[in-house]
Amino acid sequence: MYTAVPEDQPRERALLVGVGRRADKSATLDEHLDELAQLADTAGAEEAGRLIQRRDRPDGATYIGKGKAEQLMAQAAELGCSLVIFDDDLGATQQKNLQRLAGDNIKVIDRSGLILDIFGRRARSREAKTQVELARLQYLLPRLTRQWTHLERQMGGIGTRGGMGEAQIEVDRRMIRRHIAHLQKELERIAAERRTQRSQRKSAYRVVLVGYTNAGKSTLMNALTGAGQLVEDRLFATLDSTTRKLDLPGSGSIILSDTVGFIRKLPHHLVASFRATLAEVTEADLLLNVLDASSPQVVEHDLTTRQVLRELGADKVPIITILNKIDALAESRAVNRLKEKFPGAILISARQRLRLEQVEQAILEAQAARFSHVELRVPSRKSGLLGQIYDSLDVHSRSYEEDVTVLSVSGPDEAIRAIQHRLAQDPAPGP
Ligand SMILES: Nc1nc2c(ncn2[C@@H]2O[C@H](COP(=O)(O)OP(=O)(O)OP(=O)(O)O)[C@@H](O)[C@H]2O)c(=O)[nH]1
Ligand SMILES: [Mg+2]
Repeated sequence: MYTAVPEDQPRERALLVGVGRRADKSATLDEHLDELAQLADTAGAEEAGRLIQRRDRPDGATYIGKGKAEQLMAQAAELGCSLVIFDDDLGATQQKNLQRLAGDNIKVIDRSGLILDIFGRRARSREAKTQVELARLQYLLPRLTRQWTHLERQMGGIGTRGGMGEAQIEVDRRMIRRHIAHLQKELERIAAERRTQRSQRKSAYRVVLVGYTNAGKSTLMNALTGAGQLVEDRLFATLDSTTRKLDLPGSGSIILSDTVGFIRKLPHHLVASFRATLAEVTEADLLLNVLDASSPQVVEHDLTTRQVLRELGADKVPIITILNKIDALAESRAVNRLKEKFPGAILISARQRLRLEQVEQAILEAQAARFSHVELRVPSRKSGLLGQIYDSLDVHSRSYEEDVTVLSVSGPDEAIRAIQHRLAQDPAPGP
């Protein structure tokens, strides 16, 4: 597989392949390949050309049909490409057949393989690395064949080499399965660790930024909290979740998290193995769905995000749509169209810090709907409840009146009700 090339060396050249149904709009197919080109660029390869084919059903053996595939490989050779990248996912057999047609000098990869490669390069924390490695091995397993060696080479440590026999492949498969089981256990441990961390800050109102990759989530995170998150005009700049306190006047404590971006056709192995990181999303009190308003694909991006949220089981969490990058919209007509398509959305520019106060206001309103600020009076004979109060609520001040502790607290309504219920139990002895 292509390795990261230093800037002064020629980048690998890639031929991009997109397949659309006959009814699909040409502009849409082109925009999909624009995104694939961005993915390729993030992985260190430049687009040398593209091939778009119309067919309603993929060919079982070669995805695009044998004649077309031969033409494709000839074109790739002519353009000096060392990579052919399919925007769709290839089955193991299709991939094998296409690789055979491509010969030794051209590698055939698919969208999932490319995304997994990018995640592999960008993963920094132990958690992200474990998650990516697991997804990559699950992707590799059915594809481990003699003909298909590019990922195998990349898997150098595992000892797979071109030209090995079936027996060797079987040994490798067993090793990979063992390694997968090991990684799954490791991830369970990480998930448990994270659950503990989260339960320790359960009194806070949890807001999580979600959305399509490159929409501006980290930029907004920085603008709201001064977090110093990496911002890049590249896909998947953020892989690890980051959490910061969000200080808004008059609110109880609010924490804001930035997460990995979504993309259409996100490999399902990746979604599955990023569950530990993304548990934050499922357990959020509020989601901010950040969209790039300047993208022609903004509606599709929104659909993708909602679909991934469904897959994660987070579709019941209240969500506010934020249309970002409005500074990049040239005409007011575009703004009006967006307002029609996304009623109730907030239009902002995170980079130019435009209308951020509307986002803050919306967060406060959503919080107010679920959170309360009350005074609790705890008689000394109930002081056993103080621990629970400190664990589940934010305590802002504490004072004493004879044998009563007076606490000013805020927190989720359910938690407050639970405490009030216990305070009311066992009625105080009459006068
Ligand atoms: N014009 C414009 N560009 C913006 C705005 N907000 C962010 N960007 C740019 O969009 C690109 C992506 O921003 P990020 O904040 O890294 O996006 P992200 O959603 O965190 O992306 P991933 O972490 O890759 O999923 C960067 O080049 C930003 O400078 C905005 O309001 N206007
Ligand atoms: Mg980011």
